[in-house]
Amino acid sequence: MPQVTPLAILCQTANFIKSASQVDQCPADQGLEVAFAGRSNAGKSSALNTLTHARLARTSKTPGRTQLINFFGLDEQRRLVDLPGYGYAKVPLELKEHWKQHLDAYLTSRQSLVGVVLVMDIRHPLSPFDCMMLEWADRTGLPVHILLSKADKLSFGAAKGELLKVQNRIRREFGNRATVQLFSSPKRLGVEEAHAVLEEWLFPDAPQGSDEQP
Ligand SMILES: Nc1nc2c(ncn2[C@@H]2O[C@H](COP(=O)(O)OP(=O)(O)O)[C@@H](O)[C@H]2O)c(=O)[nH]1
Ligand SMILES: [Mg+2]
Repeated sequence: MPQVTPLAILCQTANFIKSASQVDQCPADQGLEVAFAGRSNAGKSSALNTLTHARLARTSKTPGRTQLINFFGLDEQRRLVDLPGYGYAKVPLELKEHWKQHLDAYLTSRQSLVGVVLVMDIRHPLSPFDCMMLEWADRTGLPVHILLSKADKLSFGAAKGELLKVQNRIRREFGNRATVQLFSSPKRLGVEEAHAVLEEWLFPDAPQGSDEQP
């Protein structure tokens, strides 16, 4: 039976707080926040919904729809954030610049941000945007956890192979600052593994892993 963790309990009460199109509209910068980033259509919103067992974030067949930073509350002190998708060709340049500026502003100024979940379509990992995010996080010392999403689109063997490839490259370039796992929303693959990382970030004072206790 899956372990009942504080995060699993909080996910049952996860709720939408607000959308922000710029940093000064974000909720008060206190408590702890984990942001979900990635190219549009990578599966960010689906991952957020799967991980919270809810339909919080709007998923879309039309890439580039999410232009706002969406905040979801787990409790008074903990939030998950759906960042604007990035890199969709059909979005006008002006809007792209707007996102880029506000994404930058959010990432560099947000004190409550404790980690970034970077969602990549397993069939197109490590895009220039993904690498930019990884380099930025490396500079600022923020941990990144990569979800190789849509793992159900590949055979298990091919997915494992891709995981190893990405893991090797990440280890080489970013050491243990970034971690990688397979993920699939429809198959609910990798939910517990991702929860463990979110728990570590959002409950830093809780003992990690019950078998490590005296
Ligand atoms: N097969 C499969 N499709 C997925 C998965 N995650 C997302 N999708 C689909 O990919 C499209 C984009 O997903 P969405 O979550 O809106 O991506 P976002 O733009 O990154 O927020 C939607 O049609 C989803 O149903 C997954 O793990 N497996
Ligand atoms: Mg989305």
